[in-house]
Amino acid sequence: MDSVLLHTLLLCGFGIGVASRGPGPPDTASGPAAYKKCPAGWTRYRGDCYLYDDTELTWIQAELHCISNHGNLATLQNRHQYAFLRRVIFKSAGSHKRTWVGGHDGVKEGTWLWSRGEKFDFTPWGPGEPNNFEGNEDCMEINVQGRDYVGDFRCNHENSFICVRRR
Ligand SMILES: [Ca+2]
Ligand SMILES: [Ca+2]
Repeated sequence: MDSVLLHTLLLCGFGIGVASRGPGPPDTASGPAAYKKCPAGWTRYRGDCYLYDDTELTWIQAELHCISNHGNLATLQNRHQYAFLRRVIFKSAGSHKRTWVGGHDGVKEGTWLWSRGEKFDFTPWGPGEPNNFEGNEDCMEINVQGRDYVGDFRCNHENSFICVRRR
């Protein structure tokens, strides 16, 4: 009986192990080798993997959560990638929910950086943004008021967030 139980446990463990390495939602690109797949639950886009998290955290809590998953808060790279991020959020949240991404000007007011360290050269800011309202907005969010609108906001506000990591 003991050996049967042990065998069952091993099978269960094996099953979990396989599931954690299995494919996530359908990829947006085609023909990847198995080792190029994103982790389960992450969605692939041009060599990177993205994960939307509906949990509402402050910007730094969100960034630390992404880091614990071997990533950072997502960058905005170009129109197509930005539209892709909004689709991932809409698909998961069921709405264009306000979401933290990795832009911040907390080091030097007005100098925006990505927490991931990429060059900061694409930002589809909404009209009048970033406005550093009341001198206290250093973190970047998208889907402001559910719209196609990028703004700066108070970093201690709690938003859902989206992470990026390499495959
Ligand atoms: Ca600011
Ligand atoms: Ca603002």
